[in-house]
This record gives sequence, structure tokens and C-alpha cells, in this order.
Amino acid sequence: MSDSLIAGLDQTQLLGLYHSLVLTRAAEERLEMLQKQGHVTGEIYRSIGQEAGAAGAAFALNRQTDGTGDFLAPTVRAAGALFLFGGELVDFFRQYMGRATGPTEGKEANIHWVDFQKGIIGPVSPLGTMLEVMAGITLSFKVRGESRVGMVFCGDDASSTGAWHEGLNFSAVQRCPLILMVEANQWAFSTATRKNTRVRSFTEKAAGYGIGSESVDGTDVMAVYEAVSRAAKRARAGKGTQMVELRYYRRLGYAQHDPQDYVDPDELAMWVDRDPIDLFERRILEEGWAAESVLHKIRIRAEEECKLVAEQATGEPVPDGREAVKGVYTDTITQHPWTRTDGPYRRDGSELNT
Ligand SMILES: Cc1ncc(C[n+]2csc(CCOP(=O)(O)OP(=O)(O)O)c2C)c(N)n1
Ligand SMILES: [Mg+2]
Repeated sequence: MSDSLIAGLDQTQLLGLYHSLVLTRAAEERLEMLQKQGHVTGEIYRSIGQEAGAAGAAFALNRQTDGTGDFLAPTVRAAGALFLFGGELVDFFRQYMGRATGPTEGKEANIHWVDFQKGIIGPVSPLGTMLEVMAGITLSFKVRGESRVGMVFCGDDASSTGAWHEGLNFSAVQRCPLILMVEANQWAFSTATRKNTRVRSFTEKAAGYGIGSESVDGTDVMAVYEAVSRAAKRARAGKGTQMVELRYYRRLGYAQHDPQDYVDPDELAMWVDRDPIDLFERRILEEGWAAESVLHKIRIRAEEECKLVAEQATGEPVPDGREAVKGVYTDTITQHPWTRTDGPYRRDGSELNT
């Protein structure tokens, strides 16, 4: 590759983008293995086929670790964006295995954690509500005259909730520098998106709120990167809230328990053929941005990295029953988590049955 930039990215950055894709896939595959081994007590939600949406979007933002950068609220299917924002890989494994060493100290088994310095706002479970949270955060950027944006990921089904509409309307009216990433993966549990909404593209909903929008092939990491770069530029220039729709497919069931027997196999096969990692690899090789041997090394490095940190996290402890209920905001007597063998305790640590 010559010194010329591709969409403003140099070779190191292009390979960083590739690394992000393969790291996400490797991390989720490792997680699946840990679940089969009984180390993960809850569910896991794969983003296979959607990795380019998360990586391309986060790559286009200003990621800092000192509290001065852009903000991100990922969904569970946007772990790649979380990693790019500095979310530690080891914490990803700690969280899913409920380890005391994880950011939430074993209180939940997912990526719902917060790091203000890195700009990470872990999602809360009620769908659509992160739009309202991020509208507030980005309004504060605007009021302070800071050139910062906040990105919210949400599934296509989330757009049918009241919170989504209220949050989006507020953000639009206030011209908040918020970028809404709609993960149009065509499914919500076993309900096809076409049974959830009359619109063919979520950009039609954007028009209803008077905000800028683009629809992009979510399997094409460069196209996502370029669309989000444009959206971020508009948001920073005071043009207010923006939407980017990611068109792709939820290639596995909702979570591990879902056999996906309601999916048309031919439709699924078509999307397997449009695998975002394969597509980007082909492009890199065709354009001569890097050799296959370089890509191979990056893949091996990502897999090794996941193996190492997963082993580290597996060896770490789950919280003691008394610790697990600390910091939970209730004064009622708390039953001990079902994963623990001891307890139950009162919040002051004394045993309930004494
Ligand atoms: C307000 C609200 N209603 C229902 C749920 C239960 N729920 C969790 S995930 C989900 C489907 C999500 O579909 P989508 O937003 O398309 O995301 P995907 O799983 O396809 O990534 C539902 C209905 C919830 N979390 N919040
Ligand atoms: Mg969906």
C-alpha cells in the first residue's frame, strides 16, 4: 500500500479496523466455549454478521480515556464498539462470568458497565431508554459548547418503544449532538421486523423527527465508517441529532437458547455469504492494502489475546455472598443470588436466619 489514505485512514488504521472485527468474533466464540464449560451462568448474545456495524461506527468517533472524548452507549450486540472505546477485554469475560474483579463486581452478567473517563455508558435493559440518557449527556455537551458527540446503539425492535420516540424527539428538538445507530438485523426474538413496523427503512422514522439520516450496508465496515464520519461531522457542526441505519441480519438466534427454527434457511445462507470479516479481507487483499500473512497474524493475535484473558478471568473469584448484595439500592431483605451456596443475608451483612 502506498502512503495514500483510504477514506482518511492509513494502513495502520485499516488494520486496526480489521483487528477490531476479528477480536469481536474471537471474544464471542471464546465466550460461547466458556458457556458450554459452565463458566457463564447467564445468556450470551452473539453479534456474528453485525461486527462491522459496531467497529466501523466506533472507529469514526473521538475515543479518549481522560473524560474528554465522545460517549458511547452500546447494545449487547455492539461489544466491538465497547472494546474500541477502551472497554477491557478481560472485563468482558469477568462480567459474563460474574467475577468479583469485574466492573460491576459480579452483580450482573453482561456488558452493562459505566466508565465516564472512557465515555462508556453501559446499556440499561428497558429497550429505547438509552436514547433518553444520551440525549441528556449530549445536551450537556451542547450547553457547554464542547465539540463532542454521543452515540447510542439500539435494535430495530427498540424503535417500537415509547422511550425511543420520546428520547429521539427530545434530542431532535434540542439539536443534541447524538448519533443513533439502528441495528436493523431484521429480528426481535422470533418476530420479524416487518411485523413490528410499517416502514421499510428506519430513515423514514428519522424524517418524522426532522433529523438527518443515512442507511448503510452494515456488513461493509468501510461504508459504516464513512457514513458515521459524515454523521459525526454534521453533529459536531451544530446540525443536531443524526441516525445511521445498519442493514444486516441477526445470523444466530436471539441468544443461545434460541434454535432459530423460524428462519428461512435460504435467507440465512444469503447473509452468511455476506460475512463482514470475509468481505473486508477480500477488499484488503484486492486493493493491496496488506498481505494475507499480515491478516493471518492479526487473527492469531486476537485469538491468543482472548484465550489468555479468558483464562485469567476464569481463575478469578466470584464475589462472596455478602459482598454481592452490597451497593444494591434497596432496604428490603435481599435473597442471596441463586448462584451462591451461602446466605441469605440482610443488607448490613447479618444472616437472615439468625
Ligand atoms: C421496554 C422493553 N420491552 C421488552 C423488553 C424485552 N426484550 C429484550 S430484548 C428484546 C428484543 C430486542 O430486539 P431488537 O431491539 O431488535 O434487538 P436484537 O435482539 O435484534 O439485537 C425484547 C423485546 C425489554 N428489554 N425492554
Ligand atoms: Mg433486531
